[in-house]
Order: sequence, then C-alpha cells, then structure tokens
Amino acid sequence: MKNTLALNQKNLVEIEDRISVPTFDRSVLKAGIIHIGVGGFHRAHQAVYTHKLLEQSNSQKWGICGVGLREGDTKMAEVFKQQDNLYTLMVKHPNGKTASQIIGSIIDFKLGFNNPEAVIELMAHSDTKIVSLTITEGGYNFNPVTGNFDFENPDIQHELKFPDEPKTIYGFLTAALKKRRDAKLPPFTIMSCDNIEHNGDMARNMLLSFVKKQDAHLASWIESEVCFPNSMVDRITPVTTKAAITYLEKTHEIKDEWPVTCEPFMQWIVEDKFSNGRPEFEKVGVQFVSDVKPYEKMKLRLLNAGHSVLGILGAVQGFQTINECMEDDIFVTCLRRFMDKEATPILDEVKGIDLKSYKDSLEERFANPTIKDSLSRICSESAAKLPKFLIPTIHENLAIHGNIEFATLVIAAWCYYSDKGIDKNGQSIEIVDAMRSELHQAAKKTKTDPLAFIKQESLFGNLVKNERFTTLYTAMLRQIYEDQNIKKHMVNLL
Ligand code: CS2
Repeated sequence: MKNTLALNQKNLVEIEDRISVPTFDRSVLKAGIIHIGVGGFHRAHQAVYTHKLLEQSNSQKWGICGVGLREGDTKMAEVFKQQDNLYTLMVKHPNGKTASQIIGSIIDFKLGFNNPEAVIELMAHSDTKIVSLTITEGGYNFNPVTGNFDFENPDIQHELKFPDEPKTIYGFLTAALKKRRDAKLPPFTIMSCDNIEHNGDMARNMLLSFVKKQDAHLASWIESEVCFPNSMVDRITPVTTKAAITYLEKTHEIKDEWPVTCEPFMQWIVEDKFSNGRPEFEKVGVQFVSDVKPYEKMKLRLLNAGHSVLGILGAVQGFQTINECMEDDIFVTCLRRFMDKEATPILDEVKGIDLKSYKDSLEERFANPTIKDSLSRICSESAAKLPKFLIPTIHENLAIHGNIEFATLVIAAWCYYSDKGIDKNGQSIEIVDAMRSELHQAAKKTKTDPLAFIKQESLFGNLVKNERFTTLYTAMLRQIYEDQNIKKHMVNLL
C-alpha cells in the first residue's frame, strides 16, 4: 500500500510513479505571461497549452504568473502556495476514463487587492511580454446597450481618483503600462480569453476609454503600441467537485486541494498580432489567423448560446446537468432546431469549418456523461452572458424576418426562473447573478405588466418595441406561468 502524497514540487519525484508530471525544469522558467483570473478555465486551457509547449525539448521558457485581483481569489492563492503552483488536470472521456496529469506551467501567483504595488511591478517587469485575461463577460465594465465604458462603477471612480490604488483590471493595466512607457520598455500584449465577440477589441476600447480620462498621452501610446489580439477559446470545464478530489486520493493517492476537470476537446484560435513576442503556441495546436471574428461568432452563438438554451430550459424542467438535458430527446431536438434555424442563418462564412459537423460535435460534447456540467454554472451570470450569447441572435433574426421561437421561449423561461426561483416541481433554484435582485424585481412585475422583464434596456435593448417579438413572448410567458410545463411548450414548437 502506497502512502498519500500531497501535491508539491518536492513530492513530484514520487508522484511520477502514479501519474505524469512535468518533465521540464520549472526553476528556469520566467513569467513571460501574467494571467489575470486563474479559475478552472484558464487552468484547463491556456496553462495546458503552455505546459505542452514546455514539454517540447526545444521550447522557449515561457511560464505563467497567475494574478487574482479580488478577495475571492484568496483561496486559489493559498492552494497555489501550498502546492508550489502545481495542480492536477483531469480529462474526462465519454467512456468513463479519466486521464490525470500534473500541470507545471504556472510558476507563481499573486493577489492584487491587498498588494497592488507588487502586481503593477510584475506587469511592468521587462520579462513580462503578455498579460492575458479571463475576467468573465461581466469584468469588462461596459454598458451592454450603448457599448460604452461604465464610468458609474464606484471602483472605476476610485481608481481614476487614486491611480496608485487600482481595483479593476483597468487601473492595473494603466499603472503598469505607464511604468513601462516611462522606463522606455516595450508594452506587453493584452490578450483577452473571454467569451465575448471581438474580445480583444472590447478590451482595447474599454481600456482606452478609461486611460483617456486619466492621461491622454498614455492613451495615444497605448493606441499605437499595444496589440489586443481577438481570440476564440473553447474547452468545457465544469466546477471542480469534491468527488474529483476524492477520486485522485483514492485512485492515485494524491492529495490535491483544487484539481481541475474538463472534457478532452480543446480549441484556441488567436489573431497573430503581438506587441512583444509570443510563445510558439502553433506547435501545440493553437491556430493563428488574421481574423478570428467568424470563429468567435460561431462558437458564442452555437456552443455558448446552446449551453444557455439547455441551461435555462433545463433548470425550469428540474434538470441538474447539461448531460441530463441531452438524455432527453425533446431537449436534443430543440437544441438542434435552435442551432439550425435560428443561430446558423446569421453566422458568417467560417473558413475551413463544416457547420454541420461542428454542431454534431457540440451535441456529442454536451452529451458526455462524465462531465456533469452543472446547470447552476451554466445559468450563473446569465445577465452578463445572454446579451452576448443569445439576445443578439434574436435582434439579428428580427431584422431579416428569421426564426426566433426557441430563443424567445428561453427568454420567457428566464423571466419565470428569475421571478419564481423554482423549477416546475417547485424545487428552488439557486440563482447566481450580479443582477439577481434587478432581474427578480423586473420579473416579479410580470403579473401586472407582461413586458416588465424585457423592458430592462441594459439587457434587451429595444426588443420591447418589436411587436413580432412581444406578441410571441407574451403568449409563451402566459403558458409557462399557467402550467410551468416547459417541455410541453418546447414540444409545441417542433
Ligand atoms: C458556458 C461556457 O459559461 C457558460 O455559460 O457556456 O463556460 C462554456 O462551457 C465554455 O465557453 C466552453 O468553451
């Protein structure tokens, strides 16, 4: 009987007999990449590509230093400290097999909220070539209707007043870029890896709006010198469960406080524009293109929107996971109809991709029974996600007299879900959303004003003015409120 080994650098020599460990020398790596927002997704995606590249003997020595700007990142900092920034990647295959390995590309982790100076220094250091971001859709601080930077945010107001006390990504980037410019260092690239169409352009526009208020000269330097590649990122990464931690302990006798689980599929398409060099990621399967927009749109409007369609309808139906939805033929058919009839017609031509097989593969990935991606993860922050994933599809279809039935049913179900917070069996649904109370307040008015929910302009724009939409929406809403039988109303659309 072996003994359980805590995951850390010293124990790697023994862990090697159990699962694969980094074969490269971590001590010589430099933090060429500073990554803000180290959650499951980054650890299953960019950090894995970086690890794979480091595994190649002739590779450059790019390591990653993780940064958490919020107090909520403290736990990650503690775990990383205890484990010498190592963690286990557990890839879950549809046949039930789990392939586990230790990832070693992250070499340091810093918290920004309690020591902003250290993070600014790090970003301003000449070794830093790229600052990459997974700060979620909500992290970009834009007004979804106007698309403009939200100067009302108290954190933004604070950092504009006190540039030495940054709070959001914008304060940190500005302070660090200023230092680099003053030190005559080349800037770093800002690489957004969030699920937002034109994520690089978004990061650029928002940062420039912020900097212009503070320092017009710096803004023009950023405008001409800093690259913001757009990218499309993809790997389904459910929330880490206790079961994953126990599995590692039982099966491999490794104690990892926070492993990451994910599907086998991974994809990363990036525009090849970098201010200060980049790792040779093409050697490990990353695709570099000159324009990533059609790929981004395809992914967000099919995969992410597809997730939300299953997530919202599934939550009201009382399902818990995406694969549970995919075990129900009605859900599978509705998902496909939504993708074929509503999302596909508004996509641009996507070079080299056969949309039919892309959609087939999405169905397979969603159905993977080992992933157990929770609907609570999918539905969390819907107020930030749906205006990116689903609502634009309705607007674009209305403009071309296209189909809107399934997307509209999702919005009606979202209203019901935000109002009642229960599924059709009366079980409560935990709603995680920065706009939770606004959503609830608006949805609650539905009884007296059926259009109250979609009057939230910051989410829906002027959708409430479109009669074709409102007629369909109110009819669907009435039905859901009457009998809560979401599946019946899905069947009605087939
Ligand atoms: C999901 C995404 O958060 C969501 O709503 O759709 O996290 C999705 O799993 C990833 O983008 C897959 O690449």
